[in-house]
Amino acid sequence: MAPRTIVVGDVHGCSAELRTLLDRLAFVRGTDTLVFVGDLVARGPDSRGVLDIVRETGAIAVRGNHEDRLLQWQRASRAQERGEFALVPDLGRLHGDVAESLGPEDWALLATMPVTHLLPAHRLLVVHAGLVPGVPFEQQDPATMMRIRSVGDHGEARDHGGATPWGLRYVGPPHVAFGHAASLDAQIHPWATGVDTGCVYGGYLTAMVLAEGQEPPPAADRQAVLVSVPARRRYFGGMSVGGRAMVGDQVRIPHHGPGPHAARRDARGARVGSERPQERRIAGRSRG
Ligand SMILES: [Mn+2]
Repeated sequence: MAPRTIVVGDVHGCSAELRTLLDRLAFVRGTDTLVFVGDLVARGPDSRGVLDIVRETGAIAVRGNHEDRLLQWQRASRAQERGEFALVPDLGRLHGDVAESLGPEDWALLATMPVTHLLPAHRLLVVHAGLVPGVPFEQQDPATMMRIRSVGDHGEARDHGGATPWGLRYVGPPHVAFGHAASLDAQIHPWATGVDTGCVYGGYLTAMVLAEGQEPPPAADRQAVLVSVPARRRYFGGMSVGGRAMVGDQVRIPHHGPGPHAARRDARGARVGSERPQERRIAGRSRG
């Protein structure tokens, strides 16, 4: 089989869905290049299992805000243990449980995760959250690249509250594959593709699959390079029935089974039925 590059959205501990996705794609280690957009851990059932898969597959994973938070905590904790002054951030129960579950090899893996990964053959940059439109790459702030969702009226980066998704304003090259902002449908912009389809919230786990040397196709054809598998269940938070907004623990809406749009995909995961308008793909207040 010809080598492919597979870019996977936010996994958040959903190891079963990740294995299903890799099976469906017939991923071949050593032939295919596997890249994750980050947020491998937390919120879902099996953070360690996901890190095991990253090691097994020889994948590259960029750093998400959840990995960054764990690493900041670890750095401060170690400094404090050495007797240095350090403010150790409160991890909370969610991340505290993850931190306790991780072994030395897991922490070592997190520490290797870069903020961005460039795939020159595809003219594609992989980053967890995104870029500030109009700012040269060398001047992008790593913390922002792991957290931006939108831009405000003056083009400033916003996590929550901005009206315009950053990807609408961004002009490449390179094309950017990103996660962080979950919505039921992949976010398709001219020069950016959001592949966090909210698996941990009961949505989908989505990958962009590119042939050797292939650049992401124009927006109208982008769906053809996206493959999704439905979540087995909702593991965390909830999302609105219409799929417009996806939230973490802010709003709880009764929701059962795989995502509400599961029936719209056929057995191979291909989309069935008509597309919804672009605006509806964009999450409102969402969490990454
Ligand atoms: Mn995130």
